[in-house]
Order: sequence, then structure tokens, then C-alpha cells
Amino acid sequence: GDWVAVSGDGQQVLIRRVFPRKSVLTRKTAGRTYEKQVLAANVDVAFIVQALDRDYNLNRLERYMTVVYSGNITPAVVLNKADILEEQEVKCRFDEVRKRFPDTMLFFASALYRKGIDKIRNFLQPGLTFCLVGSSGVGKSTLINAIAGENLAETGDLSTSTTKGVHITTRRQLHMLSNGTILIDMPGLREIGIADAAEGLRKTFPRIFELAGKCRFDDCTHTREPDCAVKNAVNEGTLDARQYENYINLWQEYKQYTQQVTEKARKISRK
Ligand SMILES: Nc1nc2c(ncn2[C@@H]2O[C@H](COP(=O)(O)OP(=O)(O)OP(=O)(O)O)[C@@H](O)[C@H]2O)c(=O)[nH]1
Ligand SMILES: [Zn+2]
Repeated sequence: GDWVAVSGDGQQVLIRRVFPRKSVLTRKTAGRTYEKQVLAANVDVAFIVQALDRDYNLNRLERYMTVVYSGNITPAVVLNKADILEEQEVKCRFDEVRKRFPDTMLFFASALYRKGIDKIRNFLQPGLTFCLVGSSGVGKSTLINAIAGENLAETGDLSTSTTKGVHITTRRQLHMLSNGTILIDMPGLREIGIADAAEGLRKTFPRIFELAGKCRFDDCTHTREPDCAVKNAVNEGTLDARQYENYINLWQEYKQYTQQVTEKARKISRK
């Protein structure tokens, strides 16, 4: 998603300049490293796609949201494969997601049967860059084709006997739609680790940060301290316990990452 200035005659093009990035989607790579991998640049909105089968998981949705916000990108949630649920179940899921993420744009779709696609298309804006992230097989490529109204991306068929997904999109692909919107298809991510996520955590868990201001200790970790407003809210049932637990997990992962970075910096400065 980088923007560059070029010169040339159409036969030969020379990149003169790469413009500074206004947003970068990165993830921590697997394993005990502190390394980050750039997934896409200059994305304005990331559609976090989950399928309404066993892929559906609110904690993971929250993890993606943290990573997306950390990259200075606005998240939107797409729950795909709505066709495999009864209407009543879809409504149930809707309420569940709404409750956990009251401020996030939320779409329900069946890319396969082209349902709910118009709403997504109306949300796209010319001049902005959108990307789709999510596990393999949730229907990102199928969604892109449905949104574009033509076959831009290669899709895969899940083998029905195992329902195990095969990785279809192996590279990132950038599509320019006829209205001038840029859509980036990403390969299915198996893992998405938390790196410099201070800002992402703040934006994903605004309620917790608001409550944290009322804890007795300024550096309260909301785990063992007395007079912790966050834990009190969980005990009183005004803060979702699962959201609280997920926050603590992601926060610890973030702390681990910053520690690794500090240690590495110390080793380098000693050399
Ligand atoms: N039932 C149902 N199946 C769908 C839907 N959308 C996609 N699929 C199927 O799910 C499988 C995977 O779809 P893809 O679009 O290739 O998934 P992807 O997320 O791009 O996968 P990767 O490229 O591996 O990341 C295909 O067999 C699709 O036909 C949907 O709305 N409902
Ligand atoms: Zn606290």
C-alpha cells in the first residue's frame, strides 16, 4: 500500500520517491522474537473478517482490533457465512458482538450468497484504502469478489469432509475497484502477535482505561492490587469478565514484547 512518485514513459517506470506511511499494519512474528512483520501500509480501514462457524471468537476479534488500532487504522468487523446459521442465531451473535464492541462498525454477510454486500460496498470510499484480515478460509477473497462484482481474487473450496481450510491467498494482493477504492486481500493469518500495542489497547478497551483512573494505585495492573476499580467492576458485573481476562492476556503479551525490546537495546548498547 505504499504511495510512490514515478517518472517514465510507460515502457520503463522509475520510482523516484516513496512517500511516508500514515499507517502500518504489523504483527509480531511467531516465536520468542521481538521482530515485527509489516503486513500492509497506508491502510485506512481494516475489515476484520471472521466466519460464523467455529472460527467465531470474540477474544480473537479483540486481539485483531488491538493490532489494527495499534497501526493507526480504523477497524470494522465483518461476520461472514451468515448463511450457515438460523436467523435467530444470527441475531444472537449480533447482540453479542454489539455488546462487546459498541463503537465498532459491524457487518453481517454471506459472501457466497451475496447477502449483506451492499452495506459493505456503501461503506467503501474512493481514495481510501481498505484491507481484509482474518484466518484462512473465512471468505476474504470471496468477499472481495462479491464487493467488486467480478472475480478479482482466487478463492478456495473447503474440503467438506474435513472442513479444514487450505491456504489460497499466499501473497498480499492489491485491487483497485472501479469507484477508486483500494482493497487489499491478505493471506489468512494463523497467528497475530501483539507488539507496540499501548495505543491499540487503549482504543480497544476504552472502558477499562476509564475505570483505571479510579484505581487506588496509578500503576495498578488490575490483577492483585486492592481497591482496583477494574476488578471491582468485574465483581459487580458491570464489566464483562471475559473482556477483562482477554485484556490482561493481551496486556501481558504487550509487556513481554516491550521487555524483549529493552533487553535487546541494552545488549546492543553494551557492545
Ligand atoms: N457457506 C459459506 N461459505 C463461504 C462464504 N464465503 C466464502 N465461503 C467459502 O469458504 C471457502 C474459503 O473462501 P475464501 O474466500 O477462499 O477464503 P479466504 O479467507 O480468502 O482464505 P485464504 O485465502 O486462505 O486466506 C470457500 O470454499 C468459499 O466458497 C459464505 O458466505 N458462506
Ligand atoms: Zn486497577
